[in-house]
Amino acid sequence: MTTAQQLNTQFGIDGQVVFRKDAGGLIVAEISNPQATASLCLQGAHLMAWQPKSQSLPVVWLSRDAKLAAGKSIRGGVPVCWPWFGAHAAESGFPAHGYARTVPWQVIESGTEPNGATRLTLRLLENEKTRAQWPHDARLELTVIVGETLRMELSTENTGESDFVISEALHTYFKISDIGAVRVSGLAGCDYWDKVGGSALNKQNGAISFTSETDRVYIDTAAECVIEDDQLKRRIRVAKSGSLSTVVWTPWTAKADRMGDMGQPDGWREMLCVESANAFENAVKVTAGAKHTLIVEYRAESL
Ligand code: TA6
Repeated sequence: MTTAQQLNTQFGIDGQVVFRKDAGGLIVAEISNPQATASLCLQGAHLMAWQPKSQSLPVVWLSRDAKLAAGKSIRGGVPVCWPWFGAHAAESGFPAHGYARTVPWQVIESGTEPNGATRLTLRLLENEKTRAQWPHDARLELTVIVGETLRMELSTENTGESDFVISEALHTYFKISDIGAVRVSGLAGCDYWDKVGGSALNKQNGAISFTSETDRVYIDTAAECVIEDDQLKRRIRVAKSGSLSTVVWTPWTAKADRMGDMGQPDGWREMLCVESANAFENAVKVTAGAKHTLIVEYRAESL
């Protein structure tokens, strides 16, 4: 595995991108520029933190119980769910949300954008285990652009001779004041599969507020969503392209307790997932030789 020192030599940017080895043995890129700070674990190309200088609190939430360990997913940040979203369609023993978030990725490029934001691109490293779970020739890359906004571009290139289908998500955990003080707008009129209410198909009426476990997959929507946080007096804009599903999830008490790594007893109250995805009927066929890209751009605005 490439060492932090080798990465600093090849991709480090003085004072802007520094690679370090975490106590758990994983390598983390620390990003800092005049607009924002961020940190990204190379395993899973997992962005763990993002805080624009304009914000007194992080915009992306990381559980205080989050652990960095080889092969284990990190609780919080932006898990990359790929090449399937949710449970595997046929193999119950395969990991939920695919394997991309728990395997090593390699850094392939770093740089500074004309506006001063920091850019880092990583590529997933396939191995025997991943090929056993998903026998297709694909190149998966994530470009992260850290600035006053956070832009993430997840591109899947079909480098093989036959078409394949993926489902995917940037499964982002946003930092909020309290689950009882926020609403999500932008999905009014959209159909959604309710994973808590027995997976019935429903239609969203107005903004979404939260009083219990909520786990909804909104389909056929390219809409921008906004998390309105009355206590923090800020809104977080979740814009996207190349995505027709949006997942909205809060575990509430019982599921958070079962999960055990949400920052007990009530860490879960300070996070909300609004995930930009292609899931269920929005799964994407990538034809041989083609490339599909899912893009998100996040912006926090003080009210
Ligand atoms: O996207 C929401 C969801 O599918 C929930 O059902 C919950 O399982 C969450 O993802 C977290 O999944 P994880 O595999 O990271 O524990």
